[in-house]
Amino acid sequence: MQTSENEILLVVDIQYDFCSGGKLAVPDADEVVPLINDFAKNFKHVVMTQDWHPAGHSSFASSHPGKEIFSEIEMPYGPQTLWPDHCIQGSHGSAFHRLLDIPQTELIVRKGFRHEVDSYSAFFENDHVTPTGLGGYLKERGFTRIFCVGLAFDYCVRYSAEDAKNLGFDTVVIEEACKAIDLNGSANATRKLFRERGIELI
Ligand code: VGL
Ligand code: ZN
Repeated sequence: MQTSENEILLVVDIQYDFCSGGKLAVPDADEVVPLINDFAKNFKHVVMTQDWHPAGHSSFASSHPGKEIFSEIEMPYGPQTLWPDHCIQGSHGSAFHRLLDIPQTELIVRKGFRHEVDSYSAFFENDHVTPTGLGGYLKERGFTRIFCVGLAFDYCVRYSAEDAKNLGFDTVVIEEACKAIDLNGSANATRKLFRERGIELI
């Protein structure tokens, strides 16, 4: 496969805290790193996201005394799952996996850096209105088709793909190059949502 000038690969959150031994380890996450490296060789254009939270971020259960990890609370922008502390700016856990090797990457988008709102999607914060700027960047550069890979299939990949599609990009998710957290059936719910929204899953 050789991709065209208007296609781009979006590599989501391949960071130590989502890999084995990390604070929010996604099962088997490390397995996708070599797959993504190989897949990326087909792409002239690649962008990555990096989950990037300040200490004490509002998405951390530890910021809400008495609340359990993986429970849900109501935030001003809607329901929010509470996570273990993870991807704290500048920590080892926030760094990209050392085996991730995609030197042609053109842009790294950091997200989740506002204390009071989480950001799963590469395009919008969890309030669904504050943009990260990536949509404008990709449109200005003339990209029309986005391939999504990375972590986690049912959170950051899911919301990124959904927003990409809503912004008018042809959107493809390569499931083999993703791994899911799978809380309360979220992996299957993601597959169903992709079918309903016309997001291609291969
Ligand atoms: C993610 C939960 C919290 C992800 C990031 O990358 O899917 N999930 N922060
Ligand atoms: Zn996060």
